[in-house]
Amino acid sequence: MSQKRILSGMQPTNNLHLGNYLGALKNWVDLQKEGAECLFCVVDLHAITVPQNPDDLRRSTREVAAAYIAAGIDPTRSIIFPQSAVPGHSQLMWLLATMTQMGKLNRMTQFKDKAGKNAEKAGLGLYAYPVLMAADILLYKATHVPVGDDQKQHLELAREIASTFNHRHKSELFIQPEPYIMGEAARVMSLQDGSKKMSKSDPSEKSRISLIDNADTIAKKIRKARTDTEALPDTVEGLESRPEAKNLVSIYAALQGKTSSEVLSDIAGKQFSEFKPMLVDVAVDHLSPITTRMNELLSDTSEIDRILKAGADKANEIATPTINETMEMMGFLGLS
Ligand code: AQP
Repeated sequence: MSQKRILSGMQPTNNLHLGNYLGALKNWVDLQKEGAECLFCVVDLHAITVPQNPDDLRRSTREVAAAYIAAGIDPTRSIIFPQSAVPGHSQLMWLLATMTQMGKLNRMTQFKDKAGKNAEKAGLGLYAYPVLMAADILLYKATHVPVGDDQKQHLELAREIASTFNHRHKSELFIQPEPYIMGEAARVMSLQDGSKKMSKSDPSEKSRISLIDNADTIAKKIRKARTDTEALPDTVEGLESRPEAKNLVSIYAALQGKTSSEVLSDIAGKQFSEFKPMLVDVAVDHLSPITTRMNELLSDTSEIDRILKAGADKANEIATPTINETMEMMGFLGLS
């Protein structure tokens, strides 16, 4: 397989936010433009590793799909689908779980972070999340997986599981997925606390700009964003001990496809009272067309469902032979 095949996904745990957009979605659009074969799933099976309200899960699944499309993922060029519509994800997960050592899962930092002090009460699904992620990737023999820092450890595990299977069955069925490192890392932090990443599950709405926020809401959230009292510096080094200022400057830069150091030459010396309205303008200009398109798409859920079903059919066509081969190698009769 000489062409790149990319697999990535987002959890329908709430509305997508600016962090999901700048850190992942915007890069996916670039990958699609480069001509890679792309599969973008809405990872609903991952979402249920923490309890979900069924109606919210249904709504968020469509919203995330609408956000993909509104941001520029073209369903005629890329495959967009809900993970649960391809049974191969859960099937392969079980098969791979039988060859994943608990010791390796015990080292996964995301489980420790998410389970916190209540690890004894956390569900098996949360613990096994990285095995499902390995199944997502290996099912499609994805060559490249765009990953942020938080997912690098999981991708490494997927590579190890692929090796274990291949070694055990003397095969080359699974290929080693490579991390796809995107340009300057866009890690967007909370608008209320520059040391925490912007997150869908943050209880404070003010901490994030959601892709469904209208211009007024965006302006209000940026106006209320935490800052310090200093003017903006003229070098990136000058932002080092100022996490909130650093975050707002890097959002301003990323929205314009520039680096922080490029934009600092224009905004150095400005107070936040002057800079925040500039940031509002850039954010609203960039995000409004996406929000408008999302709302149009969401006004006709049957069209989104049609796109997701068509995507799932294509994904199933790729997944089914992998499942069949895996099961045959493992010794199943394969009568289904
Ligand atoms: N703040 C962020 N900055 C940059 N990138 C981010 N991503 C998430 N938050 C930021 C990237 O978005 C993609 C999808 O993430 P996900 O849906 O799997 O969930 P997540 O990474 O756990 O994001 P959240 O918003 O914090 O969700 P919850 O609150 O549900 O856990 C990934 O590529 C991620 O790197």
